[in-house]
Amino acid sequence: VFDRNKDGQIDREEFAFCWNNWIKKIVRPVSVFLVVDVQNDFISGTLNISHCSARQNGAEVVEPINRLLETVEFDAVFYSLDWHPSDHVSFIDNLPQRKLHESSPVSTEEAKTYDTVVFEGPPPMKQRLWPRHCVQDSWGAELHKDLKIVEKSIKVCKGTNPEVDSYSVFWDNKKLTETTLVSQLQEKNATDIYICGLAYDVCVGATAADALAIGYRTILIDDCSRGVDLKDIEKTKNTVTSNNGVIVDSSQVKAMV
Ligand code: VGL
Ligand code: ZN
Repeated sequence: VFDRNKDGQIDREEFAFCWNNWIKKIVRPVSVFLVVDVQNDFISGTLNISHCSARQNGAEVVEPINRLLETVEFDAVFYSLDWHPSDHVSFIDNLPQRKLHESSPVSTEEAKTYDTVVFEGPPPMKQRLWPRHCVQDSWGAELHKDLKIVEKSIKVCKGTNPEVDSYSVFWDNKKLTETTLVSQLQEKNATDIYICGLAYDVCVGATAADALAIGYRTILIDDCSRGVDLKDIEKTKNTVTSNNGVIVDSSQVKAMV
């Protein structure tokens, strides 16, 4: 149908014309905006990502996210919340109450924040240790006060099982339990998911990977995300693009939805 250039690629302008005028009407995409973990603890609290190696400022995502919420007509908006009980397995101060597996690279005595340990099974479970963060109903678990909460939006809690961490907004890290997001996306017949937030290389990355694995058209919004480690952010981007996801700037989103 489309004319192709000498590299065999279709003309962007022609495609945009066709997309906006008739393809979109036929395929009827359902676009969902998923704002991941824009919570106080990651911005200025106990897991302040600006103290991590990438030295990024989490507060910087609020403005571009608000702009998207104000200017783009998504079919649904979700906000996820890291929502841990006090005895959560990822908190370094809970380590003395738990048993490490013999294969753990560091012992209970040696373990420092951000180290990865292996907990006793079955099966043995790798776990990165974080400072106590996003404890249910605490200030640190609240969404940033300047983040716009749109009408009819839906909140999704994750990480509520004390025994297993949950980076993806779809499933916990052991894939034992799915969150409410899974059924709600099915109900809405969602096709496209726009993902951004904190932390780029942890929860945003894990969520995008799961969205791609399910088969959603997955769009990661780069300038609306901040992370922990630059190398891991690069890895996250590579995983997304090599699995047919796209990474865009927020300025490109309005024209895509
Ligand atoms: C997250 C570390 C621990 C995140 C959650 O939301 O990216 N990071 N728990
Ligand atoms: Zn957490």
